[in-house]
Amino acid sequence: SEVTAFLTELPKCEHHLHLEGTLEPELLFPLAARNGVELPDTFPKNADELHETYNNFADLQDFLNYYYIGCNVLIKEDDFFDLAWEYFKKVSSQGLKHAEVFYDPQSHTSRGISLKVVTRGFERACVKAQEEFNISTKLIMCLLRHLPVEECLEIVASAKPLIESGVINGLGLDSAERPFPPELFVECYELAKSYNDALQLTAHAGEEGGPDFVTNSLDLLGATRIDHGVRSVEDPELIKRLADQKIMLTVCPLSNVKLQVVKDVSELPLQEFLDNNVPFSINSDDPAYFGGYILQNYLELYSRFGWSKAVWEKIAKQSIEGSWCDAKRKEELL
Ligand code: ES4
Ligand code: ZN
Repeated sequence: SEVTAFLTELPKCEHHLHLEGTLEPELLFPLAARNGVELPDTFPKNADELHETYNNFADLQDFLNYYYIGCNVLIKEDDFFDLAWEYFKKVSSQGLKHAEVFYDPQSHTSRGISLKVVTRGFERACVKAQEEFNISTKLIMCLLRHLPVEECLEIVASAKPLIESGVINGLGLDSAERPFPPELFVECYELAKSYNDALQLTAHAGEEGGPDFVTNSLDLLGATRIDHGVRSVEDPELIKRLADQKIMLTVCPLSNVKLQVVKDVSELPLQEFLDNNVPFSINSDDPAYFGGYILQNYLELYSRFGWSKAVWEKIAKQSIEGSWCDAKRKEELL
């Protein structure tokens, strides 16, 4: 349709995508076989059954349990490359121009796979995405907040050369938000930033956790943007601050529905954000698990909010402005 064509053409940036969350059942089972990885007895037996399971998550923790099992089939550098490359191929036809992508080193180092192998596989796919599709990329390592802080400090320390050299461009914080508030990770963020002042900082906050998680991620971790952040709407002062300081929220509509944060995307406070000049971008989070890549997330919002061309162009512009690429690249994207 005309709408699909318009939203496809609109220059899009992805700021909230977990590379491990792009693992489709159609790749999971072959990788498990190829690597001789045994899945739990209770795990679905084929791609159809697994899709069905993915369509019925009770909440964030229920999803995370499957997500971490999925991670176990990734062993070799080429597995990480293949995973990310499949993702870039898919979204290259959806008008994606710039991707700032997350990965969870600890999901792999805890299984004896080195940070270098994981990062190198993902980095190769990022380089190829730039070369073949003119998709620019940034790589963001995330800390698993349900793990002990000492382990998070260790993974940051072991990432020192990758942060110094700019292979890793950002630091994030993911996994179960509660009961693991941002204040636990102050030292991790300080350490990472000490390796390279150009390192960008973000954190998941305000999906499960309240608006205080957002405020504390900004004040205590030094985050300059917030992943999800939809519960910011509960605090009018915070809303004003996000607008004044142009702090972008990376919103994930399909994710929020599938994890039952909201019953329907129409419940998301996006009109409030627009009316109050709170910048947000539209993202896919874990598209293989939540049933849609970036274009589907745009289309879903269109179906509920409508919005004029002018509003969509404002959203596209804000998502370019909130990106971590340099001024020259932003100019090209506009
Ligand atoms: C995640 Cl949706 C979500 N929330 C928190 N952590 C995550 N890791 C991967 N997806
Ligand atoms: Zn996420």
